[in-house]
Amino acid sequence: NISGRTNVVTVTPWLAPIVWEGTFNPLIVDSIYKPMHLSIATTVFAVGKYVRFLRDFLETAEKHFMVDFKVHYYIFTDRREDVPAVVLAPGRNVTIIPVPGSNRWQEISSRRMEMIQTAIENQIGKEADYIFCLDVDTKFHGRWGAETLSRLVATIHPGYYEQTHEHYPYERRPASRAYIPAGEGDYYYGGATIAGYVRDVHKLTKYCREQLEADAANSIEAAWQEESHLNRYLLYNKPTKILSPEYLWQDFKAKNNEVQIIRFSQVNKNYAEVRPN
Ligand code: UD2
Repeated sequence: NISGRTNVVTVTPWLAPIVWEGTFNPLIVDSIYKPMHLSIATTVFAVGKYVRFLRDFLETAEKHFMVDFKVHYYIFTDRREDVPAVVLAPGRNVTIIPVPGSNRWQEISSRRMEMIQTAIENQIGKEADYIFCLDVDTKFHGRWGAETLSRLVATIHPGYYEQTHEHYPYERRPASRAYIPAGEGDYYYGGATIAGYVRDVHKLTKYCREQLEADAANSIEAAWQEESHLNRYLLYNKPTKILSPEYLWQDFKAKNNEVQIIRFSQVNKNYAEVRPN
């Protein structure tokens, strides 16, 4: 029984839904998507010490993430021997993709774009219908289901959803390819969750990779690395569905009235301890 929501915005100015609890009926959504037998690729990077987050990520994903769908996790890591053996439900499996380590966290985070692009070209493009690219230092706490499927899906960053665009941490230097002029911008999207049709996410990752490389050639690094380029891409290529901060919370933030359920949240981490520098 859906009564709708009145205390949050549930549709964008270009008529894409913003998914909040109370805006969809999970039974109807499941009855549409489950018979399609979709293949869902999920990429997650666990480079260096971040491998420690994998067990909770995978165990909680098995409880809440795309339950009853075929899910193929692609784990990108330089520590194959430390990848935990987690029991997966039938129809779900894991592939480990070796990647180099790095002593700069900014590079690890940014290079995901290039590595996802390449993995789509080599493997994922032949295997999956939809793809989710998720941060690993996270846990699922509630349903994340077929209501999140669409052609190009982004998530509103939990730190900025109550703010107006002049407060968003977009890249503001015209010298960077991630530049967004003052007065422009729709939402501030988090880099921790990108999703959509494999073809559309491929286009996005290829664009971000090229922009990151162009910036590097000019010795400039955008304020929030790949997240800044992602925000620029999504300003000119509007997402077809937006996930509310229910789908990207941060454990240190107190829950508030708009957020009726936290589905996925970044765990608190000691940056100095887990990052290489
Ligand atoms: C934000 C974004 C993140 C990314 C980053 C860019 C959210 C909530 N988070 O988080 O997605 O855009 O800013 O600066 O939107 N990683 C490793 N090993 C490392 C470092 C990173 O595997 O040593 C991977 C890992 O999958 C991690 C991801 O890169 O989840 C992002 O890094 P982060 O979580 O340290 O970035 P953070 O918390 O600043």
